[in-house]
Amino acid sequence: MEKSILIIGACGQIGTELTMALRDTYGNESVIASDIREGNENLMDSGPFEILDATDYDALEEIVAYYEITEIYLMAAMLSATAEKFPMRAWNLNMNSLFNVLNLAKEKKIDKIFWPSSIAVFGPNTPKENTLQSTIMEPSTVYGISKQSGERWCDYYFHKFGVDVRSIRYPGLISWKTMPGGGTTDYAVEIYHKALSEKAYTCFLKEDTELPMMFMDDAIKATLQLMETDADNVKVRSSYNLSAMNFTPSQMAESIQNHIPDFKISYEPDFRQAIADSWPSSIDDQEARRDWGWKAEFDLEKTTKEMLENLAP
Ligand code: AKB
Repeated sequence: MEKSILIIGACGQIGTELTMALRDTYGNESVIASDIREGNENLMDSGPFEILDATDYDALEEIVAYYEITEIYLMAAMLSATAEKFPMRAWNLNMNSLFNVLNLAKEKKIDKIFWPSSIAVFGPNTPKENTLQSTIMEPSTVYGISKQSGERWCDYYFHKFGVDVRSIRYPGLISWKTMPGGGTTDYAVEIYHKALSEKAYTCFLKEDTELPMMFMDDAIKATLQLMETDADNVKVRSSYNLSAMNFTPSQMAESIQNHIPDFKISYEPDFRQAIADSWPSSIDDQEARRDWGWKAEFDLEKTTKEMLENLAP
């Protein structure tokens, strides 16, 4: 049977690039983009687009029936910083949207699901360096609690109902095509925009806050790779650890200064510092490498070059 893919949250930071990559791979008409509001023109013009509230089961079911959807990528979520401001809205969006797609698969209305988790599933008691796939997980943020609960539900639906759900714990993602929104790792994108426009950036995290990060091309590659691999290879049905690079804001500033020598960074940590402090500084991803051949391509230098070249006026 032909694939027919629905992306929910297609206009967000990951959704935009994922939609374009899936359209390149499977054809424009086989990839239906959806979001609660309109987004990027390229994305809306290159194939089918639907307005969809991910928490509305009936509307989702109707789109799935109409396009004979076989796979869903559920990218809609409220991220860590915004979720701290609107805890109940975050919980409702992050959990209800997941239950909607899990239940569609349980009822055999779709075959396969991709759902993103995050390094936010870890918490202040988790060992920070080379954090293992299975370790202490006591998230202290609303977003982290929703992602950790989501992981348990994915694992449960796989074991109890045979739902083919696959997931990655994304680190902070860096891209030039779409801005991130409401995350703690957003500084790692904002900094490039400000470096080019003002040659200065005030960072909301402290200079030595080390966090796991990844360039978007690597994140998209990993997502497609995990979704393409045989179901038997997917040994982790909660969510896979994934790693590419780790750095601090001051290391990032140095890598920008190699290209823009008079770039200046200053630091004014806000409430996001506590969120970042609760997360690991590096991740062990041996399961992803072993099970489906994951390997990152972008380090900080390569990312900086790519970002500055593509964002330059
Ligand atoms: C965030 O900062 O909230 C996200 C994430 C790490 O999941 N980028």
